[in-house]
Parts: sequence; C-alpha cells; structure tokens
Amino acid sequence: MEGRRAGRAERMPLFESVGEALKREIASGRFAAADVLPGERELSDMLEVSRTTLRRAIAALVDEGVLVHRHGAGTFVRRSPPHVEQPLSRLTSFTEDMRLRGLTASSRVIERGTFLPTPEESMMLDIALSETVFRLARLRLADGVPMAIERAAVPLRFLGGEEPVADSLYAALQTAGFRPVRALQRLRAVVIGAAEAAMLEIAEGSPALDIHRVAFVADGRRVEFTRSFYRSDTYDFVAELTLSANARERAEGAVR
Ligand code: 16G
Repeated sequence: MEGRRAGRAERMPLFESVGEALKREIASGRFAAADVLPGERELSDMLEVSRTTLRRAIAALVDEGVLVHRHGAGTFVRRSPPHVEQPLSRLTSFTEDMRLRGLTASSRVIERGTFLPTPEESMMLDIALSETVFRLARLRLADGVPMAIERAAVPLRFLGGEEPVADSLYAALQTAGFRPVRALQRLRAVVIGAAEAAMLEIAEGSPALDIHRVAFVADGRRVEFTRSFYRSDTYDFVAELTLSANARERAEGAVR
C-alpha cells in the first residue's frame, strides 16, 4: 500500500505524511554527506510512494524552507545558516569577517568586468561618466551557505593588472595600495524580490537588509561603491553608542 512506510497519520494527506517521513530521514542525517537528495526513483522506492506524491511532498518542503532547489544541480537539504554579529564600526571585508569567525568565505560571480559607470555609480564614486569602473557582483557564501549579494564598483585606476580581483576585493585594493580607510554605510530594510530570493535561498518576500557602502582611501578619494542585500536571518549589525563629550560631562556632573 502506498505510504505504508511513511507512517501516515489519520486524515493527513498522503503527500504530507511523505513529507514528514522525508523530514525524519533528513533529521537522522541520512543525506548529510552531500546534502543533496537522491533522485526521484530512488526516493519513491525508499518511501514506497508514487513519483507524483513524492513531487508534491518535495514541493511542500521547498515552500517550508526545509529543502531548496538549485537550478541544474538538484534538490538539497537546507543547512542552517551561520549566525553572524557584525560590528558597525569596523571597516572589514567579507573574507576577513568570515575568517575571524572560523567560517570559510566563498563567492559565486554574477557579473565581473570593466564598464562605463551608471549615473548612480558616477555620482556615488564622484567620477566622470567617461571613467572606467571595475564592476564585481557576487553571491557571498559562508561555509557554503548564501549570506549576501554584493554589487561593487571600483574606479579601475585603483586596481592594477589584467585580472584585478582574485577572491577578495579588499585584498586586491590593499595590494594596489588603495585599501579603504573609511566608509559611509546606509542600511535599510527591504522585502526581497524573486531573483535575489532564489540566489539567497530564502522565500520571496522575506525581509532583507539593503546596504550601500561608499568607501574612501586615505586622501579622501572614493574607492568603492557597493550595494548589497544581506539576509536578515543571518546578520545582526551591532553598533556601539556613546554620549558626546559634553553630554558625558553633564551626566557625570549629575551623578556627583
Ligand atoms: C564587505 C562589504 C563590501 C566589500 C566587501 C569586500 C559590507 C556591508 N560590505 O562585505 O562593501 O566590498 O566586504 O569583501 O560589509 P572581500 O574583500 O571579501 O571581497
């Protein structure tokens, strides 16, 4: 009988009890090695259900966020993302931030190359519309889990060589002698659109942080303009707040 091994509960639709059975298999660590689900035939044999029921069960688990489809690669068990507390006062790079936490940073390149700047890039970088920028759009991952989408633009004159950036943008800027020393960053909450949600492996409509960073080199020139979407379920941006010197004196005076 279909669903026998799936432990069907009273009145629970078959695809749901198959979903529950799949969740138990996931929890038992059965697919842990590669995180990728076996093929449909193997799974439907294992759970003794038809492929149609299996597909419905898998679709429901994708909606629930237990599984994730990766285009052309299969269906994966979603690994719980690392949780990161990021101080807002330190000017660090993604690669450094992850290394400090014992996580391995990696990237999937979405776009890279040299271009003429968009009007926004030219304004934010304070450069002419005729000056070439190096643009690098990446999905940033920590231990293989997507954390953020970053689209950086850097005036090409701050980067040297044919292949200006290997892994880390800030490492490349450091080598070229133009490591940013100061940055202005603006964060706002947004609802994530379909394309970005798919890349970040979160549900469309989830909240995310839309971050704009303009970074400066020591002499005050603008070296980087980056727009990013950060998953809000993995990042806490933490800021330290202090009183101004005057307010502090008044506060200390009041205590005395
Ligand atoms: C951080 C920065 C980003 C910078 C990147 C460089 C935020 C919000 N953004 O992710 O502006 O371009 O680091 O990282 O912190 P990389 O050196 O690893 O390429």
